[in-house]
Amino acid sequence: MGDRSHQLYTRAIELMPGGVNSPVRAFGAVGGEPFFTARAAGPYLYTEDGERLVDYVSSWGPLILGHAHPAVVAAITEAAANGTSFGTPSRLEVELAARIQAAMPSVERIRMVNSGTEATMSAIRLARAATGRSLIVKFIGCYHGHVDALMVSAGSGMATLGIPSSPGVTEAAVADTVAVAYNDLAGVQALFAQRGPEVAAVIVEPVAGNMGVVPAADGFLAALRQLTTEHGALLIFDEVITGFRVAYGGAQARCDVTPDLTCLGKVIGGGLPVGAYGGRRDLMEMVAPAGKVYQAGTLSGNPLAMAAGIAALDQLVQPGTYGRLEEMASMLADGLAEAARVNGVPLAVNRAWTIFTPFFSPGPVRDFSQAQACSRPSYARYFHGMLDQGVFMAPSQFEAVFISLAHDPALIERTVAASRQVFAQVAESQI
Ligand code: HOZ
Repeated sequence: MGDRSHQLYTRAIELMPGGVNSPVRAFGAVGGEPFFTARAAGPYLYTEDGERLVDYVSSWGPLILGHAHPAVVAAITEAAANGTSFGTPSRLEVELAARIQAAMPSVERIRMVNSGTEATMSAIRLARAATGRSLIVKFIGCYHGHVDALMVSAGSGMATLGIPSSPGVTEAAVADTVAVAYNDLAGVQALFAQRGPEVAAVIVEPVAGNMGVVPAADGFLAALRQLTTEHGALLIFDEVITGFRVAYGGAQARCDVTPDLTCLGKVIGGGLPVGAYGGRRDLMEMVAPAGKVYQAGTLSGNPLAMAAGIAALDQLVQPGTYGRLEEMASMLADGLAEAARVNGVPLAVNRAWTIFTPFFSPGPVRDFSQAQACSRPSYARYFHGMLDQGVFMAPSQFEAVFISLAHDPALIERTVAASRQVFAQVAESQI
C-alpha cells in the first residue's frame, strides 16, 4: 500500500468505523491496510498511489461489463441530466422491470428497492404475511444482507470476521430463524418433519456465493422446491450474486427450479445501488399499495440506477456473453488449480459456471464447515502475493472471483502466470 492510501486510511479511521463503509473492504481477514481506489476502467482499478490493478472483485459482482462501460456511463449521464430523483413513477422503472420479467419468468411482478438487504428483508416479510407463519429457514454460510432475522450463521463479512451473529440483534429477532447446513437435505427434511406447519419460507442462495462459491448439490434445490410446496411454505431464491451473473436468467434458469420469490441486487443496476424482489403475481399483489404488506422507499426505482441497469442488461442480453464469461472463468479456475498442483499447494476450486472460488483446502468444499476449515493464512499469503503482482482478488477466502467481459484471455493467462509464482511462495511458507 502506498503513502497516499495510508494517509487516507489514517484519516478514514478517524471518521468511519474501521475506516470503511462495509467491513470486508478493511482487509481484516488478510491483514494490512486497504488501498484506496481513485478511478476504474475496464478490468482495472487505479489506486490513489498511481498503481493499476487487475480487478477480480468487480465491486463484488455487478460489473459484468467491466468498470465504466461506455454504454452504462452514457445512460447514467443522460439520466442525470434529466433529473436525479423524481419521487414519482418513471418510464425507466417500467423498462427495467419488463427486462427482468422477460429474463426471469418466475418474476411475474417486481418491486425495486435500493439494496439486496432491502430485497431479502422485504421478501421474508411478504412470505410471513402470505403464509401467516413465522419460521424462516436459512442455510449456514449463506448471506442475505444485514437483515436482523437473517444474521444467523451468515457468510460474507460475518464469516470473514468470525461473527456468528451480531450484538444489537435481539433474541426475539432471530427466534423465528432456523439455520441448516447448506446441501444438507436430510437436515431440511428432518426440520420440515418436525416443524413443517410453522415454516413461512426457505431462503437460499441457489449457488452459495458468500462462503466462497459452493454450488448446490445435484437435486438439492429441486428437493427444497418439493418440500416447501408439500408443506405450504415459500421458496425464496437470493439471486443477488447469481442473478444475471451466472446466466441472463440467473441460477434459476440454469437449475430449472422455479422459486416463489426472487431477490436481486446490484447486478440489475449495473453497479449502482439497486435491489429488487419479485415473484408470483398472487404474492406480489399483497405488497402495498396493491395489498397490505407495507414496504416503501423514496429512492426506489431511482432513475440513474434504472438507466444504468437497462444499459447493462441490454449489453448482457447479446448472444455469446455468458459463453465468453464462462470460458474465461473456466480458464482461470483451471489455470489456478494446475498452478497450485504443480507447486504442491492443496487447492479445491469450486466453480459454478461464471463464478468460482479457489479454496485452500485439500478436500472438497460443499458447506460452510468445510469452507471454514480452509487455510486462511495461505489465502492471505496468496492475496498479498497477487496484490504485489498487480492483481486484486477478494480480501477474504469467503468470497468469489468475478470476471468481467472487459477481461480477456491474455489477462487471464497473465493472472495464471502470476498465481504460479505466488503459489510457489505459499508452498514455501507452508514448509
Ligand atoms: N459478499 C458481500 C456481498 N455479497 C461483499 C460486499 C460487502 O459486504 O461489502
